[in-house]
Parts: sequence; structure tokens; C-alpha cells
Amino acid sequence: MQDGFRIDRRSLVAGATVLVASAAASPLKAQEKPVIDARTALIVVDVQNDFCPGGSLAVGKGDEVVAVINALGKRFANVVMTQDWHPAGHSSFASSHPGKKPFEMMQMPYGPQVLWPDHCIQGSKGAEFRADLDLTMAQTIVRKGYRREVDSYSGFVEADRKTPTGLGGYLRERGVARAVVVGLATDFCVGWTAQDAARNGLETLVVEEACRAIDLNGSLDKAWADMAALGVKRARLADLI
Ligand code: VGL
Ligand code: ZN
Repeated sequence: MQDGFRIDRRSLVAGATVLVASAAASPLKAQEKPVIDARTALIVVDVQNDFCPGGSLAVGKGDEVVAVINALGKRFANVVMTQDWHPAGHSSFASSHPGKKPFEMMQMPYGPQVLWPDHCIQGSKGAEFRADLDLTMAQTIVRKGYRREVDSYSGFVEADRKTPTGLGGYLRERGVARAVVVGLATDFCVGWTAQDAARNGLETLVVEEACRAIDLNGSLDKAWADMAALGVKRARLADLI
């Protein structure tokens, strides 16, 4: 009895601490607790080797999202993954533009473009999903950025802002009304995908612990502001539990 009481009290205290910590960290109010039901999709963005430590465009601690996403995925009836999938010589690569270096900007016909190190080349090891990512949960995989002249951060629409990938139609046909967006990188592909999810009329949420950012010249702050402007909610994992 004595032991049982002590264990209970410890777990209660620990539980309360977690609740207080998450309440302090989360901008979501209790009444905004997200709904995860048959009409909610988890969109897992670009959890690929090149965006993880050791990859050519490694996002700091990018690999840490995998365990979180594997656990989260079990709770969703609908799971979609995106895969950055560039041909060699893609126009978003600095190496395709003599004299240009990675992370410089360049004006493209569709607008300003960050130039990246070569990454996620079709069929390469770097383009593969992380080996520890549970792919069995994915019902569909949407590839993007496969046209040489146009990049696509968003899983919904290419950077020309005209060419759809088909993901919007797929989710609509399946009656999906809500999206939880996770993966890499918060300030580029996750951010753009979440914004386009909102533009597609989905109630959209991004889970902080299930994302990591590149953070280039304030890109992370800007991404959160752009997402907020479109009504995308920023959640903590604890908000979903
Ligand atoms: C990404 C830069 C270039 C991403 C993809 O997945 O966030 N970032 N290509
Ligand atoms: Zn890319």
C-alpha cells in the first residue's frame, strides 16, 4: 500500500509538471484541443536521408523527428508522405549555376529561389526515406520537385504556384478536413505544405517536436508568421495527447 501510494503520488506530480510545461509552451488553449478523427490526415514531409545528419542538406537534429512521427502515425487513419525528388542538375541546385554558391539567392521566372547543395537526387541514397521511418503507415507518397526548372517546397503546389501535385484533390476526394503537418524542414517544406493545406481549406496544425528547421536568415520566424497569417496552428505534442 505504502509503495503504491508513493508511486501514484510521484506519477501525479510528474503528470502535473508535464501539463504545466505544455500549457506554458503552447499557444493553443484548452478548448482548441485538436480533433484527430477519420477525417484528419497526418502529412509527413521529406523525412529523407539528405535532410538528416550526414546528408547533403542536413537539418540540425533532423533524425530526431523520426521516433516522434512513428509514434504519432499510429494514431492517424490517414497518413501521406512527401518526398523531395529532384533530377540531377535541378535548377534549385547552386551547382547548376556557374559562380553561384549554396544558400545564395537567385531570381527564377517564378520568383526568388534559395540555391541549395545538390540533394534528394532521384534514385540516390540521399533521396530515400530514413531507414527508421515507419513507411508502412503511409497510404500514399507524393513526390515533388521532379521538374528540372521548378522547385516545390510545398507538397500541394509547385513553386510556380500554378502546378498542383494532386495532393489537394487526393485529400478532398477522401473527405479529409484536417491536416497535421510534420517533418523537415519547418521553415521550408513543412511551412509551405502547411500553408497550402490551409489554402486548400483544411484545418491545419504543425507539431513542433515533430519538425526541425534549417533557419536561414530568419526563415524560421518568417515561416511561423506566414503560417499563423493563414490560420495554421502551432501545437506541441502534448496538445495532441
Ligand atoms: C527542402 C530545401 C530544398 C525541405 C527541400 O524539405 O524543406 N528544403 N528542398
Ligand atoms: Zn529540394
